[in-house]
Amino acid sequence: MSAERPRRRHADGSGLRIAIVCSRFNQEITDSLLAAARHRLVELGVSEDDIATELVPGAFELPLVAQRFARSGAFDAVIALGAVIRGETGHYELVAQAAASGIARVALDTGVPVIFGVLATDTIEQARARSGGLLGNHGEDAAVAALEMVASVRNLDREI
Ligand code: INI
Repeated sequence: MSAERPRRRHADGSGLRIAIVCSRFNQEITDSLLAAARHRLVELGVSEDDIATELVPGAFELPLVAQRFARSGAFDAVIALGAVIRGETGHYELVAQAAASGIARVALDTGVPVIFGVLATDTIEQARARSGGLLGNHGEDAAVAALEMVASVRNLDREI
């Protein structure tokens, strides 16, 4: 492990295989997250052919498909994308919580980086701002995080 503390690890996607699971609920938002994630992965060197994408009905369903992707051994990282918006439901908290803890569990159970690219906002406007609006695109951030985590895990496996 290096004593230096670089601000950001170099994200290089060449040769990596990445799976994306994306929910359709709040599709206006999740379509933008998905497009941005795919675009950024390709910009960072991942081949289009090495990106697998699966859609699920809602954020609650993300962990199961993420688990299948992670367990397959065919992918270096999994990205889970979704949008949970408080205004639209009373069970917002349950859906957001289940998605977050399920996704974290898949990463810890499998050792494969699984990225939490799920927006949890109070309003649709806040979600729009974070999916290609004034506050950037969380899908793009998720793509960068996936490549950084692959590099980190590989580095640690070599050094520890
Ligand atoms: N799923 C979401 O992805 N976002 C939401 O905001 C949401 N709301 O508001 O209810 C939501 N619900 C559906 C849920 O994820 C499951 O698909 C459904 O309960 C079936 O299991």
